[in-house]
Order: sequence, then C-alpha cells, then structure tokens
Amino acid sequence: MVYKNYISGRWVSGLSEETFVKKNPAQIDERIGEFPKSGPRDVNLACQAAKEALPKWKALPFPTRGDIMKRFGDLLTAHKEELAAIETREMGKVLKETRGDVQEGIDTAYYAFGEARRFFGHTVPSELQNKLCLTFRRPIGIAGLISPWNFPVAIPCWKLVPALLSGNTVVFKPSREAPLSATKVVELLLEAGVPEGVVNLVHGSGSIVGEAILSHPDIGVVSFTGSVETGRRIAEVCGKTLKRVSLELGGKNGQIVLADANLELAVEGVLWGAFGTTGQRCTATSRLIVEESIYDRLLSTLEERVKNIKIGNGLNEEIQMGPLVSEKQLAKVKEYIKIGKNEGATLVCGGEQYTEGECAKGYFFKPTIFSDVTPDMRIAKEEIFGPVLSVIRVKNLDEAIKVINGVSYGLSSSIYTQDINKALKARERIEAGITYINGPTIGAECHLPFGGLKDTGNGHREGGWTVYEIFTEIQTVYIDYSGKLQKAQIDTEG
Ligand code: UN1
Repeated sequence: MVYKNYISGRWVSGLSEETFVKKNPAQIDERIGEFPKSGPRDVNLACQAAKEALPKWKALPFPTRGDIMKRFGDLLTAHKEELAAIETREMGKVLKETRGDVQEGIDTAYYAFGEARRFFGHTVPSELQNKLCLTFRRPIGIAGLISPWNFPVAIPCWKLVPALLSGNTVVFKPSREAPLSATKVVELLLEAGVPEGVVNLVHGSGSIVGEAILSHPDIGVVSFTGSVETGRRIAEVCGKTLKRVSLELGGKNGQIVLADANLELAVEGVLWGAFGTTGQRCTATSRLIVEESIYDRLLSTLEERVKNIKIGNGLNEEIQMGPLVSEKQLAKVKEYIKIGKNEGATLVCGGEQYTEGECAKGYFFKPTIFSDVTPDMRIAKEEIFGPVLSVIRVKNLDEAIKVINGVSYGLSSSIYTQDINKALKARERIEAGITYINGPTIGAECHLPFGGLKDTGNGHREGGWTVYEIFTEIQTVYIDYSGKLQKAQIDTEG
C-alpha cells in the first residue's frame, strides 16, 4: 500500500514521487507500506496551507476547538485496538504497551477538551488607580512538529493536540520508523472535524523535511522529541530565525535501591523500567544504583527474572518484550555490548541478538545486565536505547545521589526506600525533571509536566498545563479607565 502526505486538505504524493518503505522490525520481510520521500517544496506547500488556514482556525472559540479534541479522543477510543496493532507491527513493542500508548493519546485529547474551557490568563493589580491589568494566551502561528517512533501515537498527540487547541496550525513530520501510526492519527483528527489546511502531514527524513521545517520563515515554533545531537542542530538552526523551540531529548535514567527498600518491589520496578518497550524509552531505566549490602541479593533475583522474559512478536499476547526498532538500533546496542565488555564490566546475562525460531527474521535482542559497572564507564553515561541495564554498587545514599547526578542527562529518576527521610532528601538533591519514589523511571501521566534538565532539553515541559506555554504567546493588556494620562512608575502616589 502506498500512503500519502496530507497538505491543504488533500492526500497527495510527494512532489518528487519518490518513496521509502517501512518494514516490520519483528519480521523484516513484512512491508508496512510505502511513504513519500518528501522534500523542501512539499514543506513549502504545507506551510502555505497552514498559513492560509490560520486566521479562521485561531478565531474559533477555544471550546469549539476543544469539542474537536473531544471527538478526536472518542475516535481514538473507538480505534484503540486497530491503532495498537498498527503500532506493534510498525515499531515492535508489545500490544499491552501499544494499547497504553494509544490511551495516552486519548487522555491527552480529553485533557485538552477540559483545558479549552479554562484557558486561564492572569488578572493582576496595577500600581495605579483605575487601571486594569490582565494577560491572554494566544496562538503563535504555525507549529512545526517532529515526532519520534517509540510512542507513535502518544507523542504525536502530546504535540498535535495542544498545538491545535491553542489555535496554531501545524506542519507535522513523523519519524520514518512510525509513519503509518502518524497517518492514522491525522485521519482521525480530520474525521473529528479539524478543517482543511489546519493539519499538514509531510513524511520524510529529518535531514531533508526536518531541516526544511526548521529554516522555514513562516514557522513560529518547533517541537521536537529525539536525540541530543539533532536537538542541538535544531536549536542552532532555529536560533537564526528566532523560532521558539521545545526540545525533549535523551536520558540516562537511574533507579536507586537503598538497603531498607522492599526488594521485590524494586525488582518489579526495574524489570518494567529497563526492559519495557525493549528499553527504547527516553525514560527507560538504564542504571541500577544499589547500596552494597543488598547488591548481590538484588542482582541474583534480577538475573533470575530477566532470564524468564518472553521475547517475540509483540502481537502475541504472551510476549513480554518485542524487537528493537531497526537494524541501526540493533547495531548500536551490539556496539555498546562490546564497549561494556572492553571497559571491564561483567556481562551477567543477555548481550546478544535473539534468533530463536521466527525471531531470526527480526531485530530481537536478549535483555542484558552488566554488573560491576563504574560511573565513569561509557555504558554508565551514554544513552543506549535498548534492553541494557548497568548495575552500579554504592556505599550509601550520598554516593548514590552523586552517581545518579553524574551524567549529562536529567530526565527521569527513581529511588526505592521505606525511609521517608531518605526519600525526601533524595527528592531534593536529584537533578532530574521527574522523580519517582518507590516506582520505576517510566510511566509519566499525560496531565503532568514532562521533561528534563541538562542535555535532556531546553527547559520546556510537555504534558499537563505546561505544554500550553510552549504553544502560546502571552499578551499583556493594560486598560486605563481613569480618563487621564497616568504614568507608570511616576504617578504612583495615589
Ligand atoms: C519517551 O520515552 O519519549 O513516561 C516518552 C513514560 C511514557 C512516555 C515516554 N509515558 O515512559
């Protein structure tokens, strides 16, 4: 099946007519579809359509746009199973997780429906009499949205829904690894009532379509989720035209386990955090930081459990871990196994491709644990984006905090302890945008701010009420009803 771009209210081929093929990572002889290899001229057309559609769209009352988001949520709900299966075939994660991914999109749409009726500004006292001061939030204009493949419905929804509700029109470039889910999301937005030209979908590569979005003068805000390297490039290019940029980049998230923790719970947590989504979340637990007195016990329980993880095609409900998304990711993970071994870490289990039976046809990898990892090793510092966990031994809470903070990222973090004092001290000192106490590093809820410190981003937070700060401009309004000229800072003495 050949899929198309959606520009100016029509499904159209890319102008070059060239396409790329997306395959199923669990079974690489299965084609998901062909998609346009678009270029800058397609982006120009999309921007033109978005520009033309903007005045009418932004003039609608917020609750009217909210009603469309409600219908979108209803449609996602009605198509949940279909979408989950598409996601699993497209990027590999298991059905239970892809259902959760769609649910995150649904929750985001319903949250927006509510938010539409409380798009609050501030009313603020004036320093002068007979004067009213207030603020409004207004759309920026055209939003360029560039989404990753690991949450093929949720993350596009995190971006599309608030951008649209705020009154922006959109040029949307999804990942080449998840183009079908994105196409379905756009179809449902249209069915929900998003008018022509308001959403424009342009498939293709980051280096061509992404770049064209970044440098297009009509785009006012760019929202991107992906690698640090690309994030830096985006900030640099967008700096030239002073676009607003929201970047949600990598992570090297740690879970601390103190000696007093409920170990069963800590093991459950790290299994989910490290190997859920085959470790391909920017919130994945990639370091387990353990107090020395329980280190051996925790490690042997964990090893036992990891060996029992069922690997295979995510469409099978029994399966717990699907494949990596691509050959490129597989090669990257293999490379990190070599790096870990050379650095002197102990390979406890996994460390190689999984090729049993049908799995030989996909990019499967065994869940992997490295122990005796020290904080200076590359496997303890760099984002791997695969099912690889580095276990680090520490003496106490102080050292654990030092280790958890000793990386260039700061997205998610976790601590398992039953000691409330230690938990709260850790909360204060951990440098991350998200901290879980007695829970794993993954599983953020859509109505709370999501994002991180240091190389993880540039200070914005998606999700919750804070995402609306990304997609709106603030207008400050002063209304003087004194009937005379009142000078701020000068005529202030009553
Ligand atoms: C991501 O990996 O980019 O908190 C997003 C979580 C998910 C979102 C992850 N709800 O793990």
